[in-house]
Amino acid sequence: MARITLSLVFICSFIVFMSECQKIQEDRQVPRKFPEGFIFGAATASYQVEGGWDADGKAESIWDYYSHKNPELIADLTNGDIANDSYNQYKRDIEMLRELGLDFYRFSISWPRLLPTSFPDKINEAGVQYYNNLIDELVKYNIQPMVTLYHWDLPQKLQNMGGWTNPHIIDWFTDYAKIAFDKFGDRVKYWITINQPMSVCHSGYGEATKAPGIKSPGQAEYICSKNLLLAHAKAFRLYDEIYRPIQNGNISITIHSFWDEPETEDDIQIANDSLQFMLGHYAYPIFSETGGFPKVMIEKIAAKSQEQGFSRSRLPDLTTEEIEMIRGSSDFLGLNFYTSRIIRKNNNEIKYPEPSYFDDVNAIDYQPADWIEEASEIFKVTPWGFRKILMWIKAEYNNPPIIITENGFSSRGGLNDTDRVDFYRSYLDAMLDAIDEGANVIGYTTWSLMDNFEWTKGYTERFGLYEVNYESPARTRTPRKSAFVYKEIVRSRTLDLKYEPDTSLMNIDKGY
Ligand SMILES: *[C@@H]1O[C@H](CO)[C@@H](O)[C@H](O)[C@H]1NC(C)=O
Ligand SMILES: *[C@@H]1O[C@H](CO)[C@@H](O)[C@H](O)[C@H]1NC(C)=O
Ligand SMILES: *[C@@H]1O[C@H](CO)[C@@H](O)[C@H](O)[C@H]1NC(C)=O
Ligand SMILES: CC(=O)N[C@H]1CO[C@H](CO)[C@@H](O)[C@@H]1O
Repeated sequence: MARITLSLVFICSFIVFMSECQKIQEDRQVPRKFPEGFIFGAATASYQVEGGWDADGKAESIWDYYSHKNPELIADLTNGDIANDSYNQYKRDIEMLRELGLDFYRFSISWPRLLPTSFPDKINEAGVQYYNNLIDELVKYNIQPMVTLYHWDLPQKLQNMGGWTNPHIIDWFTDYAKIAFDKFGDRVKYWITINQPMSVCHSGYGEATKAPGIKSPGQAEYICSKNLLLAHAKAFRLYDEIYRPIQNGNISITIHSFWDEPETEDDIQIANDSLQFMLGHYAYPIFSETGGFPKVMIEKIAAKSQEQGFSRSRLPDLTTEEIEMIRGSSDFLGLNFYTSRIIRKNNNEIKYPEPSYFDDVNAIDYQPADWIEEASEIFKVTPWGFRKILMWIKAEYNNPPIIITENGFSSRGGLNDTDRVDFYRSYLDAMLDAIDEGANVIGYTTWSLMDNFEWTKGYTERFGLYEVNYESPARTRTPRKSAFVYKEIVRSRTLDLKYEPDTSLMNIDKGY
């Protein structure tokens, strides 16, 4: 509770009018209702939970290849070979969703499990069966499947052909999406094409901090951005024209962003620019009225490229047709939000030796030492940034419907996760503030349903409402305190900061 009070003081320090601050503090005393029709879910991703990496005809993904070839790139030298074994344990996964009383489950399909050749010439029936079993079990219990088509496990075969830097991926991805719509679209009403494009392109093809580990800062990463936006848009158009009339679902993309808080009034412009390079990079082409990359990206990258002696901008052009295909290719905005940064101008404090995304943005970002820490180095607890980014999106993109497709807290494990409970309460509170101020948030998803393979951090960073015991062959899942708190929020459709779950029921001290 101490932390909540602290963060309240913090929120208030950001608010100019004292009366507004008093109102907020009064609001905290009474339970707050979520809007009518608001939906709650939890999320996972195929490579992070499924395991069965080579089971029943599945082909190799870039994460299989990356973690096998370079085990030292993963913090604890682990991989997703077995992970949570959800390939075998999906019924237990759905039991947890039922225990929590959730409206939907966001999971992803593994492209190389469905299409071992990467292409539709050979459909893996065991893969179809697995996802059918999972979807049928969800539908049986009235839990909506929300399916991400691409959560980073590209077939390695396609990577050998250039992956997201090869423009043919626009068709490859659309062909794969078509099979998924054909096979599962009768029961799936929420589709997400691609998860966190910035992680795919910037981390995968720029900084080389995620598979496929291509280091081409300021170059391959922008080629990836263009191809990815077009792949998303083409899959959206296919769904919109052919499948929506018969299947009646919604389809979108999930974009993640930090909130960029200007250090001083003089930094408002650079903080906005920084947000345009991160959120706007993928959101502006889809959600703005004009479409295309944000003006500030086009201008800054063109100017730098010219200075650097390139014959054209490192940010590829989009034709008028391409801009039009991407613009409006979404039914809602999927937002993953975790943390915030302070931004200020880079007055030649940092000099970049070569072209890069960071040089193009040309801002300095940091997180003050007194922000509450998590296990993940880059994540600090900043609920106030959640409200601010939602209000920024409302202003910038004419108030689109938003589903929070990920939000969560990383720890090192343990069932008595009071810090995670504080996190969820304060972020949901901030989200409700944004809704009160008119942001059109229609759903919320926790990351994650259970601990899972956290990419290059292996199993060292735990995000789960349920703790997974990786020592046990059955990968036993046990609810943490946060699971009980989230369950009550979902049951009552109310955020009550004073709610305490019955600890005897939880059996925390007995380790369940
Ligand atoms: C989702 O699709 C249904 C059916 O087409 C529609 O009624 C609903 O408004 C859609 N929701 C969003 C957020 O697009
Ligand atoms: C920053 O972006 C917001 C949202 O689009 C806008 O209202 C504001 O005017 C922008 N500020 C600057 C300095 O560009
Ligand atoms: C859980 O943690 C809180 C705060 O750290 C502590 O006050 C409480 O006693 C703990 N509960 C159990 C059952 O260990
Ligand atoms: C309980 C159970 O099904 N455990 C399985 C977990 O996954 C490994 C490998 O995928 C199997 O060997 C176990 O039997």
